[in-house]
Amino acid sequence: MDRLKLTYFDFAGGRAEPARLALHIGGIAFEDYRFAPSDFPEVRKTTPLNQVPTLHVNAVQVTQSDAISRYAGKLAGLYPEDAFQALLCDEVMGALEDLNIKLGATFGLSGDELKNARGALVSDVLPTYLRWLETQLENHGGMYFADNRLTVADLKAFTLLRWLCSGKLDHIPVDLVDAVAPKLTTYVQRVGSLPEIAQYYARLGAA
Ligand SMILES: N[C@@H](CCC(=O)N[C@@H](CS)C(=O)NCC(=O)O)C(=O)O
Repeated sequence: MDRLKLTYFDFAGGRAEPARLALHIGGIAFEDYRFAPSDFPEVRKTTPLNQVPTLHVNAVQVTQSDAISRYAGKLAGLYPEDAFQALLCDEVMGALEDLNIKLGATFGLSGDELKNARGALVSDVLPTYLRWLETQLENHGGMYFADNRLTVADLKAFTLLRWLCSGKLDHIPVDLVDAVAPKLTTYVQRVGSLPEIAQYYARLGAA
């Protein structure tokens, strides 16, 4: 049995959350190493690219959240075996990662700069991606993004969409997702209500 240690910020979201959820759902034992943002300057020195998340598999420290999520998905049975379904799963994960990068570029901004950068996302980039995601969902059966079942693409979509609707991002209206792609709202509620996910957050005390 490999020893797994996932290192990431101590909050219920972000780039490690899909892997955390996948490992939890799959019943895969791992060390969920969480640290406070104030400890990031020290933690990053221990990582190969000065970034998190990382996953130790025994003594090997691996970077890149989507690679980690896919690995966790494979261990947990939440990644498609079929090559085409895996392609659809990867496509959604890649698009969501693009969004992470675009949102991440606005962190560190303040005042009018932040307002304008987030405003541009709200008026243009986010609607394009949200409508595309809604169409993908519809085209792939309406319930899940690939393979007609829960995969790591859903865990990543759920994590990111929930964050977008959370009100924690200044200048991103909490009703943006619902206004632009209402089926995604239903989707987030449905995925969040799956017993293994609802129980996970209930136990963490992080809704
Ligand atoms: N491509 C990397 C990006 C990782 C990344 O940007 N992580 C953020 C935290 S969510 C970080 O460590 N940022 C600090 C930095 O890049 O200097 C991945 O997907 O894991």
